[in-house]
Amino acid sequence: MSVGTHIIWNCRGRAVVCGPRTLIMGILNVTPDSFSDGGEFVDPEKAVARGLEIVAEGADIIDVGGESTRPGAAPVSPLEEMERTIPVIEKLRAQTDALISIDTQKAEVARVAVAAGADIVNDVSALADPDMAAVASETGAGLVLMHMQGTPETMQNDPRYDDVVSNVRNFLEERMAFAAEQGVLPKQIALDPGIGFGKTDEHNLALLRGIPELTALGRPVLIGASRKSFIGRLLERIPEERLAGSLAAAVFAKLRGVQLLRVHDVKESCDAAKLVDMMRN
Ligand code: HH2
Repeated sequence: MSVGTHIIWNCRGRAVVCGPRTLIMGILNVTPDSFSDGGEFVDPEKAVARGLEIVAEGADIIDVGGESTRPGAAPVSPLEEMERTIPVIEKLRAQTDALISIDTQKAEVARVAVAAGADIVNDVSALADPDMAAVASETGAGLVLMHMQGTPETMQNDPRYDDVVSNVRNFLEERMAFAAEQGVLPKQIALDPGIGFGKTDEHNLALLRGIPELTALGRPVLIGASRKSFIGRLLERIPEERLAGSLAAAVFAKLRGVQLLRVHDVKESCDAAKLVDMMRN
């Protein structure tokens, strides 16, 4: 799919136009242990204030997450995840029309989050929970299918691929077909190669270069490279010092054709994406 093509992404009755303007998904982690902003927004009032700020800074989507997926992260119970995320989603829904996504691998959490007002389910396990597809098919929510090799606990233990780009592409194609069998419409789906999820630095770089092979699947592609550890390793930077590297990755991904960027630094990423869009169009 060439750069500049419009794709419609159906998210609970809303037709979201993906491309040519880059859509920004701002990260709101209501977790004590996320790798770069863990603990900052555990207080629901602070989380809601940050969510509204994410929108004021120009994001199209607020991605609310209640379970860290950093390498080695310990899983949390559905109840705990709901206690962290649902009050925040309800309050945000009452105060903004921006799209809200729930970053969860659990169908139970996704279902309650959509009932509370979320428009999108961001599933880093791409439907590992057998009940997840039904949440999307029954509610019409948008669905992000992300590639991960292994689980967060084990994924960085020597990840291997024959050819990372074609392996990830084939996985995403298979997951789309599986979702369709469960009644999820292709128009509800966005795809994500899962930067940092069971990948070496070389795998991440290959996937960023290989974005055109993923956009060729005909659905919007999302990239989450923001502050990730491959940027830290390649540039020798701690998470707070990864803004320049994150913006470089975002701009590169944009120029390779992605429609959606998942970012921590919303204001700076919106500026970068806006200028790239103006120069390109
Ligand atoms: N990355 C993280 C979490 N969710 N979802 C998608 N679709 N794509 C990603 O690349 C992605 C994601 C990890 O980043 P973060 O939320 O900042 O950290 P943590 O998982 O530690 O909360």
